Amino acid sequence: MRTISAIRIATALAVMLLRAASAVAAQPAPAADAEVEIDQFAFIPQRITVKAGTTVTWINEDDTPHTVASSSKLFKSKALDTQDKFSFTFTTPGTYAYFCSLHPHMSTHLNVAARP
Ligand SMILES: [Cu+2]
Repeated sequence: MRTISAIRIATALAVMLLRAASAVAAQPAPAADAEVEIDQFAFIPQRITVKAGTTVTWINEDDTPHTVASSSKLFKSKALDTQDKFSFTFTTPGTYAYFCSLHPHMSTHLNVAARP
């Protein structure tokens, strides 16, 4: 009888450990944040692909004000002066076209990939 209860306790402990391990594994790793510079009237890098959940931060490195405006009006920054930043967190996979509303020829897009 003593052996059977020891096995039961060992089994219960193993189940608890497995549950704890799977709870940790179920936590998605935080997506690395991404940065896009605005320089010489261009977004650099021109194209990026990030994972869903990523916060993208644009930094204006130009002497000229620029904005970051989504073509679908999902987001729009104020006019960014030199060294000003604007951030947006992309939660849904897809292609997001954006441009500078002050210089509309500054247009590009970024891709948001599903998380594995
Ligand atoms: Cu601009």
